[in-house]
Amino acid sequence: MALRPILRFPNAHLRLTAVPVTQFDANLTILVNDMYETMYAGLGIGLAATQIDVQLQVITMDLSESHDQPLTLINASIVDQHGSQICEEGCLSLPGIYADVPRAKEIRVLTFNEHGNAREFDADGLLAVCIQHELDHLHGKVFIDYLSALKRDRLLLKMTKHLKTVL
Ligand code: K1U
Ligand code: ZN
Repeated sequence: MALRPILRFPNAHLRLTAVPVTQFDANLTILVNDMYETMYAGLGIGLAATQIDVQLQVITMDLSESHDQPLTLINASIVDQHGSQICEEGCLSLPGIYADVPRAKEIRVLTFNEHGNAREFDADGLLAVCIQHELDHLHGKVFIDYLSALKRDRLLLKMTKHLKTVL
């Protein structure tokens, strides 16, 4: 396994659209393993391949504190959704800033696993929020796109200050 560098906003590659996975092979397994290592090392609960500059529809997630409930989504899509919720989100590509973002409350997800087997499942709460956040990354979108220009600019200034203190 290898740690991969995470692209930081406003890197233009964060705006690229990921394409579906067609080869469920050893290279995909290496990518998924590297994504878990990178996500856990960054203390994230999710990671989209776009964030490590790979334009494939691959998402890793683990909402457990013990890091023992990995969830890999390949070529995932939302096939049904209900309601709305507002949740505070963060992003490994925008360190040190958080904002409330409106999302669907309940979603039904169609996805493939690493072996190419399809399955559908329902998600709500933080899991639903995280899946929508990661799917946005695969479509070149980041959570601050949902904010007003004023709020976005304030947060980006805060991110710049945060990075000066940690780098
Ligand atoms: O996509 C990413 O950059 C990962 C992101 C996922 C996410 C977190 C919170 C709401 C929506 C999506 C993160 O994991 S950032 C780290 C973080 O803010 C967090 C970590 C653990 C629990 C809750 C938030
Ligand atoms: Zn993110």
